[in-house]
Amino acid sequence: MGDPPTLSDGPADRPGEDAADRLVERLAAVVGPRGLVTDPDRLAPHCVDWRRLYQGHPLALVRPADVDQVAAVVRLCRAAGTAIVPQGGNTGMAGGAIPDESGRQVIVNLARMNRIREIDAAGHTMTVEAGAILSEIQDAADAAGFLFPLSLGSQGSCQIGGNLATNAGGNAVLRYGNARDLALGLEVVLADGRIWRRLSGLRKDNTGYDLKHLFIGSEGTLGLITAAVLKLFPRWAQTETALLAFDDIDAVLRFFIAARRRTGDTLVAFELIDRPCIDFVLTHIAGTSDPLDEAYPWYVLVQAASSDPAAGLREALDSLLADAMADGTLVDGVLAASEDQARRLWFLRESITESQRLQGASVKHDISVRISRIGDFIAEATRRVLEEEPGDRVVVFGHVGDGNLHFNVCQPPGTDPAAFLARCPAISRIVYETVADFAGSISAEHGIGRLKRADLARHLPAGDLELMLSLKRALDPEGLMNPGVLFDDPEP
Ligand code: FAD
Ligand code: 2HG
Ligand code: ZN
Repeated sequence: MGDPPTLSDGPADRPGEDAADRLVERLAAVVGPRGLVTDPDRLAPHCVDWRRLYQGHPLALVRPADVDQVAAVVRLCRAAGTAIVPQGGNTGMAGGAIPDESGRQVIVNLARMNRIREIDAAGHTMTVEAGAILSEIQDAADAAGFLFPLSLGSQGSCQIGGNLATNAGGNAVLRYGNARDLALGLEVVLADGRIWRRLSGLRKDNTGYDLKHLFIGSEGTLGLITAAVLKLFPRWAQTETALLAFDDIDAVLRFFIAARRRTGDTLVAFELIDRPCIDFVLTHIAGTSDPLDEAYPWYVLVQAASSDPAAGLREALDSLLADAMADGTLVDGVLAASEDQARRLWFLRESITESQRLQGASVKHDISVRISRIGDFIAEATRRVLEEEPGDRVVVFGHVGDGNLHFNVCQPPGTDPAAFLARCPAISRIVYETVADFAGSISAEHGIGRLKRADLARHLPAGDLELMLSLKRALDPEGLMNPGVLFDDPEP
């Protein structure tokens, strides 16, 4: 199965024809009329990010149909000294897929490269092209009798290439790990147009540096991911979902310990939601209703699942919840009685981001700290943020089972969004300084993009930035792969 590793040359340059003004014409010759977009109306959705924080102006959008076309595009851009901005589903939260305003950068989007190349049943792997939409990959795995467990609110539009480039997390990291843990191999077009291919699907391979990990999480700054071998798992035979209410974070963590002990490896998701999140969703998202009769400060959405039809998950959860109620850890909750009810509970969780967008301006943080320190972190970061501006609204949710919180701050009701947005860097600074005091990470999920470059430089341990820049210079000496992402200074 799979292809042998290669480091092959892409199509040759044609010396003398590398002037920037001829680039579009030459790109069109490579990708054909379906593959090149310069029309402003068709370009528009590719020029602004999901959060509408960044607006760019590209020379063109290129949509190659196969890896050789990608390699040819990269070589043409390189010959013209033109920067490339890889773009997947454009659902990223850090502005990394948006070009600058120069009108000179080329967006490369792999939406046409969306094939499932192979499913290997014995190997429990699937080989996919990078432009495949995450939910389509999940569906293809399911149709073949397997589970591909990466699961995010944006799964209907994000691409697996974007998931790998950002090392996406989501709702099942607790059990299955993040995108990095789910990848066995990659195919990448390097900054000079060569194709690096490791799609053997081997589960064990200790032949030197594991190079795929350089590209996973590199946010398009080292190369274009064009295909991947992904791990598959046994499909679930039973799933249980519950929304539980708690008075404080200490109780949430006590319950987390008990839940892991008593449900073993079946615990898939453990998602924290504070009451303001529920209020925002109920206010802005049609078809939602309060899941419990009373309001509580904290909720946790728990999911347990097993491929064993006789696993007895319902009984295990019933007795876990009864004991937690009896000892006062848990104050209320609902264990979904049907698939439909479980779907509605997940819909509530997955609507938080959209409801916050509809609520007004907000500043997002996807931080992580040790799970045991989450309560102290929330208390201290909230105190520091509100000390600066008591009217701000702190909204906390996220993947507490991974120590990863979305510690978001929303504009005070009835105030000017622009004035709030002007304060965002100062708010983030307070949050990130608190993260540093708790020895945490300023970005556990969404990546650095253009948004957090200065924060990365401020918070990376001494020497890390220099090591990263050495890798960047080695793999992209001309600085043409997504300049302005990760690093403040894109020049080598
Ligand atoms: P894009 O946004 O297009 O690009 C993201 C970055 O990857 C950019 O730097 C881009 O240059 C680079 N890139 C894209 N494709 C390639 C490629 N083929 N090769 C090299 N570089 C590439 N994220 C989480 O981690 N967990 C969540 O739970 C989560 N939930 C979300 C919920 C909502 C409603 C939304 C809108 C977003 C959410 N996200 C989440 C953020 C986002 O969906 C993820 O970061 C996702 O992995 C981005 O994929 P994309 O295809 O949209 O990438
Ligand atoms: C989630 O967990 C996403 O839903 C988005 O990572 C987080 O909106 C956010 O801040
Ligand atoms: Zn998240």
